[in-house]
Amino acid sequence: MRLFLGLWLPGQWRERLAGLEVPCPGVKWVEKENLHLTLRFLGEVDEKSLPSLQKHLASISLSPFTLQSSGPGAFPDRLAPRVLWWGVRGRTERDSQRLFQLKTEVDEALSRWGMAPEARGWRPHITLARVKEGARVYWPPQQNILLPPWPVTGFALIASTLTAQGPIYRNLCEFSLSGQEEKKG
Ligand code: 2AM
Repeated sequence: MRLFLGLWLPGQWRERLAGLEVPCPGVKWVEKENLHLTLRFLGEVDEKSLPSLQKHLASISLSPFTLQSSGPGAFPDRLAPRVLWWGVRGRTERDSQRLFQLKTEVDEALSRWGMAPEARGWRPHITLARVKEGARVYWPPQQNILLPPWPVTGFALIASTLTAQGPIYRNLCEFSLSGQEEKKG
């Protein structure tokens, strides 16, 4: 199974960010229901390893925190974008610390489970679109969007099935920040 850990967006974030979509040749926008913030991409994981993976993730214990928008951005840069994204940060300095603490705790739990550390640094973002080389796209958007505070109380283990029409995501389970495995999907 191809897995990743992430945060699903609150409804208003989903609606408003999906509303930025402008049809454009060579630009593939992420489906509204697929919008998420990736905490860690795990790649292929043997289904037999799932119970131990879930046990390690359930040991994470952290206070809930609140996110806010930090505006649009692009990878590798705005002049030749290949990924259009929307950034987030904590509503307060303390919330930002907790967001990065969550990332650290996830990475440490995965290391204890036996996964090699991630090579690249982490910038909290929601991927909105992927851009083919040479495609032209107007970014950042002209319109202002208002995104409400985003309370984060847990994170999700998500399975991704790749299809010709794009990935299909399925929630395997959610972990509350109090260290409880909440539900199985
Ligand atoms: P990103 O778009 O937010 O960068 C599910 O595939 C998610 O995992 C993607 O949204 C992507 O997050 C992230 N990801 C990180 N590394 C990846 C990789 N090597 N292959 C596919 N997805 C990856």
